[in-house]
Amino acid sequence: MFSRMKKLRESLSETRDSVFGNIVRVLTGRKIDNDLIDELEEVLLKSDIGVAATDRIIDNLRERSAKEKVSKSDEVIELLKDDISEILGKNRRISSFDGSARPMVWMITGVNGSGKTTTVGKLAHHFRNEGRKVMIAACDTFRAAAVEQLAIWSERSGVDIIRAQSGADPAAVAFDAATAAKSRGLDLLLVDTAGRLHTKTNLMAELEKMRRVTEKVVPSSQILAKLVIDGTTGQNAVSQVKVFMDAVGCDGLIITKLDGTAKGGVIVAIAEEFSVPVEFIGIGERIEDLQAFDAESYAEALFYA
Ligand SMILES: Nc1nc2c(ncn2[C@@H]2O[C@H](COP(=O)(O)OP(=O)(O)O)[C@@H](O)[C@H]2O)c(=O)[nH]1
Ligand SMILES: [Mg+2]
Repeated sequence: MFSRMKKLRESLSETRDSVFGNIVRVLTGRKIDNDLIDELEEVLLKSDIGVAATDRIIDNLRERSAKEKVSKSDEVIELLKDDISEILGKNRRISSFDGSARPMVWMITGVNGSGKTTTVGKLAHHFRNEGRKVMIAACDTFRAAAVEQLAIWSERSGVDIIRAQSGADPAAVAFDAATAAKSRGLDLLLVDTAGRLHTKTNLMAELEKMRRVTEKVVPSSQILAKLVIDGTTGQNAVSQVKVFMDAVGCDGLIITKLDGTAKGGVIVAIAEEFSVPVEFIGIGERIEDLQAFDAESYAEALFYA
């Protein structure tokens, strides 16, 4: 647990040093008055947490500083941290497995380059470590390289892969994989998908078809769509969630590449804007660089090294 928090803090160092650390710097040794709150508002608006979350936090701060006479800078930092933690935690995730519904099927969606294939590999490793029986399906059949890339993750994670020739119908691969996962009594099938968002209608039709054929084998309540979002894109990430939600829907988010970006505040904007929970975060390229999302730890790591 300790090393998990340490790793999270290290990964968020850029966001902390260039954004949230400024809040601490602005506050330290200052009297809490309207000028200071205005200054804070400015810093927050530049932090990728978005206008809505900034408004909520600043309103709350004004109210509480008036009512409770909050005057010390560290009290204000705690207040801000609690508010951010509350926003991050407002969309509670539903539990992944109830033990009887088997297999669960997670369709991993998102635009090209967001980190879908990598995340499938990490998730396979994560759930296998939890003692789950996992399989992965290579349904980004558009490029041969995508299938090969997933095959490497299959080896790394020690999880079986269902694959076909490149150019095969992704729905046919999904169907075969779901059939195999069911007959083997597996807990989880992770489906890697293509992300050609510029042909949105095609992508939508493709994902819908994959779901439709999978439903012939697995009840629809066991088929979930998880959306992978590249955290380095800042406010663009927010519009990407919206586009995907409108086009294909999703019931859980995975935000990647939070290591080495200053835009880690974007998760706050996403949590504020949507009611879908962030379930995992990607904090590196290695197999173990995935963490189940925890609102409190995340808020803590934004402020403190
Ligand atoms: N630093 C970092 N890189 C990542 C993370 N997740 C994915 N990547 C990298 O992002 C690039 C695209 O990932 P990929 O899984 O191929 O994306 P896909 O096109 O959505 O399948 C690869 O170079 C990955 O190594 C992450 O959490 N952190
Ligand atoms: Mg891919």
